[in-house]
Amino acid sequence: MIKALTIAGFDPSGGAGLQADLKVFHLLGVYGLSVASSLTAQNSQGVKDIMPVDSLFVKKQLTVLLSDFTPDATKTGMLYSEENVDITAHLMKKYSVKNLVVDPVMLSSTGRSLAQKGVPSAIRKKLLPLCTVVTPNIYEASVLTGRQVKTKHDMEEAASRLRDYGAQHVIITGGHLEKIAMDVLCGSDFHYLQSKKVRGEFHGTGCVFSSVLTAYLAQGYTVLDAAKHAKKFMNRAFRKSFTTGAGMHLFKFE
Ligand code: PXL
Repeated sequence: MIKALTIAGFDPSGGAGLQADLKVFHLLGVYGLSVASSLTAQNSQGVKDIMPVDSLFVKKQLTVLLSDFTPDATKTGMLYSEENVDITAHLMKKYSVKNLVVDPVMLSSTGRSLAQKGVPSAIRKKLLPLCTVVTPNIYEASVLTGRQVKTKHDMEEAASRLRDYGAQHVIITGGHLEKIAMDVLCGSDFHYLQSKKVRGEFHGTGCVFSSVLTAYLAQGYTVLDAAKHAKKFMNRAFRKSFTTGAGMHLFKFE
């Protein structure tokens, strides 16, 4: 059985975090494992409150799980505290996890901070050197590199910089660019994945993109092929979203 692990936040609305990741894994035929690094109180209108899971308990969840299961790929999402980044990185190394995807979650679609102070630099120093792919959007790439990322050229520069920090591959997602949604993938070469820009507020876009990527890596696809599948999955997901009427669009995962 192919297995993928997500270490992320608990989202009661089911659109992002652990819930979204598990639904994607299941849909793509991969057995989903999950470790909660934070809890949120939220609905489609936004995140109302956050409780970090104590890092000792994140450690317990991971050590108990990884002493029994060997995931074919692992992703990290909303780790929320610096301590949770540190312990996650330590255990990723200790258990030599393969195909590590780091989604450096920082802000919700409604603008709420999803990372305490110290998290971006801990991700840069501790997780990037261990990861197969890091998947920042242009805002997260700006925070991680300390430079504004607005253009294709900025994306290329930021991607190279994140590779210098140790990430094997970098995918900067371009959904927040002005005109077209162009993702820049940087491994040993640059690749550009384009699609039409979709207007509107969608909940969990980054989580879904990175969990599709994780599921395909778990199944042995290359990063480039997994990224192409993730882009295609997102295009379909945008078309098949729904709302409760009041808030953001949610994906139906089909
Ligand atoms: O999409 C970012 C994100 C990640 N993880 C959790 C979230 C959100 C956004 O709200 O709630 C748990």
